[in-house]
Amino acid sequence: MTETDPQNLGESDAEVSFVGRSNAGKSTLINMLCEKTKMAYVSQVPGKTRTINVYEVRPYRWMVDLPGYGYAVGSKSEKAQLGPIIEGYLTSRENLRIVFIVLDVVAGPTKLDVFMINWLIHYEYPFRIIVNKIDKVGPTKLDVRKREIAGQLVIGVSDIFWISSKNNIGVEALRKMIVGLLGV
Ligand SMILES: Nc1nc2c(ncn2[C@@H]2O[C@H](COP(=O)(O)OP(=O)(O)OP(=O)(O)O)[C@@H](O)[C@H]2O)c(=O)[nH]1
Ligand SMILES: [Mg+2]
Repeated sequence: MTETDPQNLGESDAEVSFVGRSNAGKSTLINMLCEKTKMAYVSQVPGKTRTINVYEVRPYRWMVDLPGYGYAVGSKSEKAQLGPIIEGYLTSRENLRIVFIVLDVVAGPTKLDVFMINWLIHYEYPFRIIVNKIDKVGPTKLDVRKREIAGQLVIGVSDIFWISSKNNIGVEALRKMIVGLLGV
């Protein structure tokens, strides 16, 4: 199911959603979680997910792939829509269990990520941080990078999911959490 207007989404019984900078790997991660390739649209070109894509794991139990923020791609009207789609979605979902913010391990938290985190804290949404693409940092440097990012976010290293959706690292712990939240 795909939608550009959050108001047209039906009701779920439970849903989890993924936000983050464009190109952070949200769609790739959802693919991995779904264990079905090409279910979520993935591309080399950032800014590819421009609609709300719903993956129905079980009837009325959803994983929701949102457009990325931080990249201005496409026409003016498309650019203007990226913010309202995310905000319109987040403010209208009754059974939203958690928001996952997906970061790129190399880029780290951007201004928009921090804005999003503060927004979620302000409106008291449950959320967790996922740092994706850890395959891009060498094993000897990864611990240092983990502490850097956790330090920037003022949270513990163990509060973060450290994942490579490409190499299927760390995905299982996340899957377990989602299974619990969705009750599937
Ligand atoms: N090295 C590496 N590349 C990854 C990983 N996950 C995703 N990518 C690549 O990153 C690029 C963007 O992935 P997407 O899943 O489309 O990113 P997105 O966050 O959905 O992007 P938008 O739809 O624009 O918001 C693709 O080329 C992916 O193959 C990962 O864990 N490691
Ligand atoms: Mg995407």
